[in-house]
Amino acid sequence: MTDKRLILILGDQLSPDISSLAEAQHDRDVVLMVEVAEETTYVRHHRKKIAFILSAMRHFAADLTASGWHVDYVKLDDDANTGSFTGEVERALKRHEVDRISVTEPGEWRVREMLESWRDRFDLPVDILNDDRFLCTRDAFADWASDRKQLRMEYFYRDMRRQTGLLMDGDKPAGGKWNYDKDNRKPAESDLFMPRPRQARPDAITQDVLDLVGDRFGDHFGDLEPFWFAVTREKAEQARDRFLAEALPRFGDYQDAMLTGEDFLYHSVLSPYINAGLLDPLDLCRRVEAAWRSGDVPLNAAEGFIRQIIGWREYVRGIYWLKMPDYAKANVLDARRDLPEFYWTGDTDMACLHAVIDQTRRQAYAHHIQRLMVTGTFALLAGIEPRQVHEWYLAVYADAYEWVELPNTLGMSQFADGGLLGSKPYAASGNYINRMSDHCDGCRFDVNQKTGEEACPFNALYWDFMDRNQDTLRGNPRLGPVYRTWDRMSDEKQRDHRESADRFLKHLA
Ligand code: FAD
Ligand code: DLZ
Repeated sequence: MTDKRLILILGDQLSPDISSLAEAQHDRDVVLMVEVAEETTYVRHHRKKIAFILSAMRHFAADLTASGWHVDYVKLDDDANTGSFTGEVERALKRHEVDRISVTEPGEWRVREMLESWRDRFDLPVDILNDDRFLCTRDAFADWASDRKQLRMEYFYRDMRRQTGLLMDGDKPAGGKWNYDKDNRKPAESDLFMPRPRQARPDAITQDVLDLVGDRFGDHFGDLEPFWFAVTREKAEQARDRFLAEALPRFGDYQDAMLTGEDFLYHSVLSPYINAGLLDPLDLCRRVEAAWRSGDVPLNAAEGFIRQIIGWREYVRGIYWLKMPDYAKANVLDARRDLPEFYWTGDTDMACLHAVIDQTRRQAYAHHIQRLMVTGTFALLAGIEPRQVHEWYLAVYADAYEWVELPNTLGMSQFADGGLLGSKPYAASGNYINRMSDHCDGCRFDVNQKTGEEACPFNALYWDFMDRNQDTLRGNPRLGPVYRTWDRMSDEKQRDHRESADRFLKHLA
């Protein structure tokens, strides 16, 4: 018995110290990487996202080969490619005589089920190893969740601060407070210096992939070019360093802001790299802390950024694995409407939605508030079926994998889980977008009108949403003031809101 392994590395496992490689041996084992149609089309991913993942996979395979691994790499257009992980592992087992299959746990339930089925199918041991790029294991999260009535991110985050020692002075939070979110809500002004994320130039490997994606995925959403994502660790690190030097100092202040024509503001645009394995999240947080300790960035920026990574990112992953597979079917508000066509075309008179969808088409990127408070809030208020909203987000963003996208969409954004993730729905009238952006200035709708043909549709939709969902939401203590305002409105005013919303939604269909 040689214990020879077939090590499968998936497209979001591009880390040289991934657990599946940690116990492997160069001179004994074979690394398998496969480009498969099933992964490129189970939702119709943005073309930039497909190009990013395939190019990053090819570069990673070349790096592994250069460091002495035997890599068996199957390209999407290889003649015999069967188009699925299962089919490609089956073929690989004919090429390589191995004693076991080894793989780091995948980020999606669907893929985990597939891997679990291989033990019987191939009559071989299949080791599914912990993904230790995450700081909290699935078991540790389940333990944390087991004795709590409410799974609030803030308490999980404090435990992660203690566990990692990030921004801690002894057993106290640095600066005396755990959370500086209240300082992070300034609207942006267009005369501020705007940093740009570092843009990489496509090399020959990327150019081949761009040709392939251009040929094969012409009918998918999104612009393929200009393509500027980093596809190697080295380039991703350069993008990280640019962010730390130029954007991080103002990340906190303007975290929630939106500006027409500014796709990135002070956000890092590092999520595609972190999620694919090109950047290590803990290392990144340590660098952010060092920037604060050396006086280069304020505490509200460092804390805000670190909270997103060791707090939200780890927390949503914990929720995903704790609640799947039923989580994906959640629809507490019984929302049934189809996703409007304009989510794919950007063809709408609502300036905020047009801006975010158009940017998403160009960049395969939108920052958190754009996702949450524009496309997310609109879908919530309009009562779009959560599954369709989920599939849209999973398809259109370069950083989207189900473990992170699903809880953010179904839970945080659509309240489809009834409040597991957030204590109240992210419902807002046009006022929020007007306060945090300049989109309303150039919009054909008037944010100050509440009802009627000229009024911002978010306004009537907001009250219609509250009215429609009273049975589920009225008892929510955080919505008490909202329902008191609704109750104080005259019957006529309430009717106006309902009728305006109704007219708009009919038109939408
Ligand atoms: P920054 O604003 O610079 O934040 C730094 C990092 O923190 C991000 O790179 C990311 O790794 C992490 N982060 C921030 N917020 C979250 C969060 N809520 N959950 C998990 N990690 C977070 N994030 C994804 O990585 N993939 C997704 O598919 C995804 N889908 C989303 C869908 C919806 C409806 C919403 C509301 C949010 C979603 N997010 C998702 C979270 C967040 O919007 C993105 O992580 C962020 O916009 C990525 O851009 P950035 O790298 O510039 O982030
Ligand atoms: C997203 C994606 C795409 C588009 N293509 C591939 C691929 O061809 N091969 C691969 O190994 N992975 C790909 N991925 C990432 C997988 O979908 C991801 O690894 C699983 O969903 C588990 O998170």
